[in-house]
Parts: sequence; structure tokens; C-alpha cells
Amino acid sequence: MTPRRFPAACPLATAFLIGASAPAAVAPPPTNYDESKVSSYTLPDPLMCMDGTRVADPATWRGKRRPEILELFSKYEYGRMPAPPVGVRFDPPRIDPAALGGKAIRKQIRIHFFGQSGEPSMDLLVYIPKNHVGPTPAFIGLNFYGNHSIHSDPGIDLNTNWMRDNKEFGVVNNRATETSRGVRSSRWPVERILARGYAVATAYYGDIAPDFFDDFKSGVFPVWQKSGDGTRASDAPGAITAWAWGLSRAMDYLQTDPDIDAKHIAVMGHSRLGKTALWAGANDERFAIVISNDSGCGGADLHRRDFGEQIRHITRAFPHWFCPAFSTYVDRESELPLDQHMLIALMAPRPVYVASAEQDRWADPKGEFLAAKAADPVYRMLGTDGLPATEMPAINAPVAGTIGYHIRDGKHDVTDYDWDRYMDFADRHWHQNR
Ligand code: GTR
Repeated sequence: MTPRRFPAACPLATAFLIGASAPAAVAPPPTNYDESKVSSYTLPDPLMCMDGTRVADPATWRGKRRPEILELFSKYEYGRMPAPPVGVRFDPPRIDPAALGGKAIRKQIRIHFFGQSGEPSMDLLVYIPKNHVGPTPAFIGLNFYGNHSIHSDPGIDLNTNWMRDNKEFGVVNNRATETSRGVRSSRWPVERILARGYAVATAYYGDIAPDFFDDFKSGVFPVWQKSGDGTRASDAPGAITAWAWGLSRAMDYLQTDPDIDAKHIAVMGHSRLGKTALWAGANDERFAIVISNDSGCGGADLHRRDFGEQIRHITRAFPHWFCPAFSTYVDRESELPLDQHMLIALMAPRPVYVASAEQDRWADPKGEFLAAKAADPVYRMLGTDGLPATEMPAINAPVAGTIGYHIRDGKHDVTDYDWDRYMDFADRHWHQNR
């Protein structure tokens, strides 16, 4: 088992440190991979209000504690979620009714976030099973290397926005090339998803905000800041908030698409985009299922468990992901009035799935399981079965109630195994409603 390390075995972090105005790389912060060195901690009780009131009924959760927790994450971790834009506009979908050798309807839709053509926009790619009957349930997730990277389908528009250089993926001078087509198809088994009766929708996260620190000068940030005085408040939104906001704009479109069953849309994300999926699901309850794949620190992993990546690593490598207040909690995790089990609880009572990978020790699989488990009392109080596991399950032995969890063998990645479990989970929760 080779743990990912900071920063050497963490190429994206390294790329960031070289490519942008980060503090000079001195000695990396220490990383603990020794279970016996994890000190004991007490998690905040998700069912105890700030004023000491115990949450014993759904109304108090809904009216008091849930908004309180959402506020805590807005204030101390991700920053405040901007309101939906007033003038969001969708270009008419460009449709191929016989894509993928006749297996799918392919739609490409440009979403103008603020209605204006000169301002940032996002290109949504949607595949719908060709022989679907009525509106189709769907999975949506952002991608790291452009829509063209998820499949070799030559009909997918090549993304022209800034992209992290990657020789292997044909990204040269921060732009995708024809060689970039399909380079990430192993993470997006489109035909497999379509064959199970689901549509799949995706957009490039860099269309919303670039994944490097440029002092919030690009993507949606300049538009959001238009009315401000240029200073960054302690709860100003970071990139994870921007990407999550973008997912909601994709949802705005999907609600208008007659081929999509917008009441059955699962949001899925891997790694930093798994953090994003959780934050999107917390803010936008239109996402009926929320799936975190290997999301780690700032995602499903507990901050208070000092194992793998911690706030001291993440806020240094990726200062643009969070709100400014978050970095004040470096090595003060126990003083945070929140922890990530409370983020998972914000999905309740909607089904939520947390997945880990055995070799992904940087993301702390055990911390991800324990967070899912610690969200269970909220799910149970709301009348669902929560996570039916007392111990962390064995490798490749998924457990699923309204909270699902698995740890699969292998490394930090998205595999067919992961997708199959997510589709099983969606089948289980949705079949009687479809
Ligand atoms: C790492 C980062 C993780 C995770 C990962 C990814 O460098 O430390 O928190 O988000 O990147 O997104 O691939």
C-alpha cells in the first residue's frame, strides 16, 4: 500500500505549487499514517443545537438545526453559497439522436450563468439511453479534463478553456487537443450507465472556476464580486462553492429537459469533486441522491481524525478551495464547531453514499466511514434506516441503507466497481418511484 504523500506523490498539488503564487514550498506539514497515533476526539453532536436544545423531532431538525449546520459550513469551511442567478439562460440543445452507435441521444447545452454571452458559461453534455420510455433518472458529475475527456465520441465539443497541462492527456499550453478525447473514459463508463437505464450528464469544472489560485480573478468570481469592494470576507466562497453552484445551474437546465426525470438525479463526484458533490447536495435539495467518491479531507473524512490529509495540508496546497476562515483552523480541528459527519447529515433524509479506496490513505478511508456512521443518528431520527453497519465493512463488501458505504480494493480513482454500486444504490432507492 503506497499512501499518497504531500506534495511529492500528489501531482496536482505539486503542479499548483509550481504554477501559481503559493507560499514557497518549505518542509511539507507532517502527515500521520499510523493508526496508533490518532488521538481521541469528540465529535460535535449533530442533534444538539448551538443553544443546547436537543433535536428530537423532524421539525426541529428542519427548522432549526439543519439551517444552523448549513450556516456553520458556510461560515467556517466553504464560504457562502451565492443565490441562483436571475437570468440563467440555456442555448438550445444541440442534439444527436443516434450517438454512440445508436445507443444514445447526445445533447450539448451551453449554460450562460448570468444570461450574458460575454460572461462565464458552462457546457453541459448529456447522454440519454436511446430507447428510454418517459423521463429518465440521471447521474450528474463534474469532470476534471473537459467533456471530451469522458468518452472518445468525436461529436463531443473539445473544451477550449484553461486546463492543467498533462502530456499524457494531450493538454498542451493549458489547452486540450484532439489527443485529449476519451482520456478519462475509464472513470465514465457511459455505455454501462446507459444500459442500466440512466442518463449521464457532465460538465468541466474549469468552465465555472479555474482550479488554481489567481486571487479569484476568473470564472464566476469576478461577476460575484462585482457589487463588493474587492476585499475577501472570512466567509467568501471558495472554488468548491463555485463548482457546487455550477452543478445547481446544470440542475436548472435538467429540470427543463423533458427526457430527464429531474426528481431522480444523483450527483456524483470524485476527490475534490466529491467534496463538491457533498456541498452541492447540502445546499440544493433537488439532488435526490448524493455520492462522494474518495472525497477525503474537506469531503467525507472527519477533520478531527489526524490521519492522512489535514487542514494544514489542504489549505496550503489549495488556498482557493475554501473560505478564508477555514485556514485559521490549521491544527485546531477540535475547535471547529462542525465536522464532516454534519455535512453528510445535511443530505438527510435523502440517500447518500460514501465510497473509499483501500490504498487511498491520504483520504483516510476509516475517517470517511466514521463520518458516514456518525451521520446515522440524524437519518434514524428522521425515520430512515441510516447506515446498517457497526464496524467498517471488509474490502469490496458494500453496506447500504439510506446511507451507503463501501471500501473497494485499489487506488484513488473511479472504477466500474464504484459505478455499479452507485447504480445498485439508485435502483434500490428509486425503483418503486419510477
Ligand atoms: C489532492 C488533494 C485531495 C484531493 C485530490 C484530488 O491533491 O490533496 O484533497 O482532492 O487532490 O482532487 O484529486
